[in-house]
Amino acid sequence: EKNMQLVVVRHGESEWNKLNLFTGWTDVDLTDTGRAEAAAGGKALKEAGYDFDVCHTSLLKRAIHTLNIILDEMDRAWLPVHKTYKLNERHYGELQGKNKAETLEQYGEEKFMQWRRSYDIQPPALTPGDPRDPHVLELFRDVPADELPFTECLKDTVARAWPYFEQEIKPELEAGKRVLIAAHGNSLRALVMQLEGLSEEEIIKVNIPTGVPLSYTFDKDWNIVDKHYIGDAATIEAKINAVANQGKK
Ligand code: DG2
Repeated sequence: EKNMQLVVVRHGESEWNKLNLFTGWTDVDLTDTGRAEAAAGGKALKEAGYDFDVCHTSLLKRAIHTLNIILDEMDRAWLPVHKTYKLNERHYGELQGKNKAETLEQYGEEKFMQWRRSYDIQPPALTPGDPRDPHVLELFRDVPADELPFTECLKDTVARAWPYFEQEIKPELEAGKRVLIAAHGNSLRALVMQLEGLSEEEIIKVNIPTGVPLSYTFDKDWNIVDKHYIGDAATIEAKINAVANQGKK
């Protein structure tokens, strides 16, 4: 049987990545840099000979626009695209809109890193009715109210993103479709953890760079036979370190 081909990509730099703010479910757009990163990602995929049959993304415009730009570069704007809140970024609760450097300064490294990278410690929750509460936003009006969070840890994100992968994406890959997912730093960490069988300790150290396609090839038993970022190695390394060190001076 043939191998299965999956590519995942985090959106390019967003307005709030640029301002160093916790974003989560806030629907901010890409910066010009972010659009350029997405275009470079699409170009690199095309040059490396990739093609896709079906795409999945979140309900957030930074991921949707990244996907559109990549597909434009590949002349594949016509491909089917499924949008779901299940691929949304991890909800960052009360931290959404706060500056990462100021939060680090105010709460200290341990708490800051717990909120950013622990598996099962949630950031403080939003108060219901807060203007950031997903229940009051038009953007999420088609999502069942009891599935909308006030905050999430990575474990909570795994609990929605992984079942979506298993129910919707796995069958496509097993049917021989080539799948592209455009999503977010932490919703992709949730998928990567499950796809690679990483422990709660191992996933702490995983940081996903903006706008760089990550290619997985699986055999029919879901063993990883190849995994690599598509692009210049030194640039990718620098981008990963920038995410890991965010907030620090
Ligand atoms: C970032 C991730 O999400 O932040 O929500 O602030 O991928 O949508 O830009 P993204 C956010 P960190 O967990 O890496 O701080």
